Amino acid sequence: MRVQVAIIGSGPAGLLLGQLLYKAGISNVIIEQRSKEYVLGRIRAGVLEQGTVDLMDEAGVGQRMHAEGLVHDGTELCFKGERHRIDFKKLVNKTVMIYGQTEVTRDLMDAREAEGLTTVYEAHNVSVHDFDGAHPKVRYEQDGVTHEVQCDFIAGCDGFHGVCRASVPQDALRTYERVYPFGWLGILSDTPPVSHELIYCNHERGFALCSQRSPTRSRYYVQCSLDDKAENWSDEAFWAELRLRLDEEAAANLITGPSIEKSIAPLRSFVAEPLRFGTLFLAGDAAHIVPPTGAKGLNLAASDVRFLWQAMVDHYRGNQVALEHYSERCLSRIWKAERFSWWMTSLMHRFPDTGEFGQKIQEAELAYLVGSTAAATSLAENYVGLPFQD
Ligand code: RFL
Ligand code: PHB
Repeated sequence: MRVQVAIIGSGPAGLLLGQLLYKAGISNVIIEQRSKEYVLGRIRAGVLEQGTVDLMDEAGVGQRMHAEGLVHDGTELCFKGERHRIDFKKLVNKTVMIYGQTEVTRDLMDAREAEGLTTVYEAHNVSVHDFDGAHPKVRYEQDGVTHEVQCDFIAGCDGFHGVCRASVPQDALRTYERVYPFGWLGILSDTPPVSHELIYCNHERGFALCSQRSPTRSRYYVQCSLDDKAENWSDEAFWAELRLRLDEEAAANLITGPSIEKSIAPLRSFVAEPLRFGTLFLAGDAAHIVPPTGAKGLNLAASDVRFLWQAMVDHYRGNQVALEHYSERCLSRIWKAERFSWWMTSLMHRFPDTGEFGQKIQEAELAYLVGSTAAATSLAENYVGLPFQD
């Protein structure tokens, strides 16, 4: 097979890139190691920045998102048993959209299928070759047969554990990492959300988050220790722990029910530099990870895709240097999102080694945030998504 761009991974980064390139007349194939059902079964992000919403529209897949997604004008921070609202609309005149990653993925897969574009699912032993030159190749196995894709470019959209970053010579790559000493235990349930907006709670028992997917489906998280296991938590134990971390009103209003999904995610900050190696480009979680506290992971994947799609379109229109700025453009925005996610994680969680001084500083920072329009505006500006610097 020969295409202009071979995309590795059918997460939101790969699917969005595939759709945008197709719309621009650039041929592509997506090669995914898992099945379609497995990819759709992963419960992940829930908050889309306006820039991500715009990109879904640009890709021609925004219809269901606008019909079913929930626009949120603000969020709430809860500490010392009281909730404080951060009004995004008033502070920065922007909003966010609540629409699950599962739905984003489904809409993109449906559009891809409707256009008859190829996605190879359950491709085994995917490998990338010759990306130091103009004729890179991707190989994979399926049903015992080895296949080869020849292309102009490879887009490494294969997530944190993917093969693309791992195939780059180690001396060409610099990585930066912070692993946090806790995880998030999350549950999904068909119960109405406790509040119409998200609630981020700082509590002495640990962080908690009340999120949602729709008026009838909720997503809740509690900070847990790294050696904890989801199987150790009955639904009842989860609801009881969550209630302890909420303010009185939210605890009283919480409607509980059986969980549909329960899992633990570790928290990590990670950046690999650069994002381009000859004709191989990394995008999304393949290049960077943020802790979920700022809701930035999927949005950052979308912003990489925006830069890569624009650069590839410019390249095929004859701009010889269009792809040269990809890495630096992405990294400038990536590091700002890394900073925000690290900051919000530091602000909202209990760290085992904080000490009394650190605790007092965290309390002062929360009080400053809700008492100062300047501080609240900074949070709002980052949460809704910083502008793209083209
Ligand atoms: P993905 O979604 O991991 O997709 C990568 C795809 O590549 C495939 N793959 C391979 N394919 C072929 N060959 C190989 N060798 C391969 N290796 C891997 C994988 O099977 C997969 O299908 O990466 P992508 O597209 O870059 O998207 C990134 C987002 O998924 C991620 O950043 C977000 O989910 C992070 N995240 C959140 N982001 C937000 O913007 N807002 C949120 O509210 C939010 N909440 C979250 C989150 C992530 C979470 N977890 C579990 C990590 C909440 C959680 C709990
Ligand atoms: C989610 O709904 O899964 C979610 C929302 C906000 C976050 C993280 C996760 O900051």
